Amino acid sequence: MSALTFKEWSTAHQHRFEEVLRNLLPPSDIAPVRLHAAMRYSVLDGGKRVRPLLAFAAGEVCGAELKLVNFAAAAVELIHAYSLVHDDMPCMDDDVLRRGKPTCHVQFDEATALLVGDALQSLAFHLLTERSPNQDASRQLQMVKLLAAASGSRGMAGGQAIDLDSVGKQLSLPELESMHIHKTGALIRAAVLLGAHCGEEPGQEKLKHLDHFGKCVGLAFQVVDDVLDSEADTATLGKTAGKDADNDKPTYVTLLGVQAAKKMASDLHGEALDSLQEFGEEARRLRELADFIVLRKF
Ligand code: GRG
Repeated sequence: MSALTFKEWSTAHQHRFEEVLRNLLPPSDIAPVRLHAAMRYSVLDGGKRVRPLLAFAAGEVCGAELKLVNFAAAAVELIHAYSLVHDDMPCMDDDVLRRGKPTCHVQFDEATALLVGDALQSLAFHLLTERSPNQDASRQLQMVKLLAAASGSRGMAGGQAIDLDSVGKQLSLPELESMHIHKTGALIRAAVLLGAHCGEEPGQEKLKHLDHFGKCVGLAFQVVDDVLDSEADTATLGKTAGKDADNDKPTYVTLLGVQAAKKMASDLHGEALDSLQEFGEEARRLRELADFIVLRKF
């Protein structure tokens, strides 16, 4: 059993993974230098790295080699970073602050920000194919399909489309849930499954439990994000607080009220932990990540 506390474990992975990303991203002195500099600016030195941590933790459950999980974790984080860069652009959320620094289009320009997103997305799939996070070709193909589905029109991009369309509208709870399961949840769920796929064949039953865990923490992540957006300040979040209300966007807080939204996050937390009941100590980090996702303050 690892003697590390969750804080020690996550900090060690965050630092180690920063180096992994630093080495995987194109150097900023190689042409096109402005694009490469903007890609590095958008990915490095920031973010909680929740999705990579979920991949590492799921990899632990499935006995995966860390160096293989690195590639899957990087692929997910690059997709996430691209989504943030595009989401912040004037045509979408039009935000100026991300991860405590000016957003990519503010620091560089809009066209560069658009290309950063495009290039990060391509790099993510390049990593999954070139770096072989699984030696078994059919499982590797499965991973590519998984990430494509999670980030495409039936996953994150689709959720974002619903989100943009929902401004000023009254959504029902199932509609809001569907929007967030796609926009935020799909990639978080994929992070868990990709981590698991880097290890031994987990078997259908194990995968089912891990998938349900990913679904619950993915939705819980968004409910908590809504609560933080309404309660925390900009300095703590490193992004503009109160944006959802300002943009007249439906959220769990506007629909349910803050107390009921917190109760929902707590119920999802419980359901996520229940889905790990079959696992022992090897799922410790996944349990701790579920705690972190629900109890976080930023
Ligand atoms: C542009 C295709 C496209 C999709 C954008 C994820 C997303 C979809 C938009 C981000 C908007 C947003 C703030 C959503 C709330 C949940 C969320 C994804 C927050 C940011 O993720 P964190 O907290 O960020 O993991 P860090 O910076 O820690 O990586």
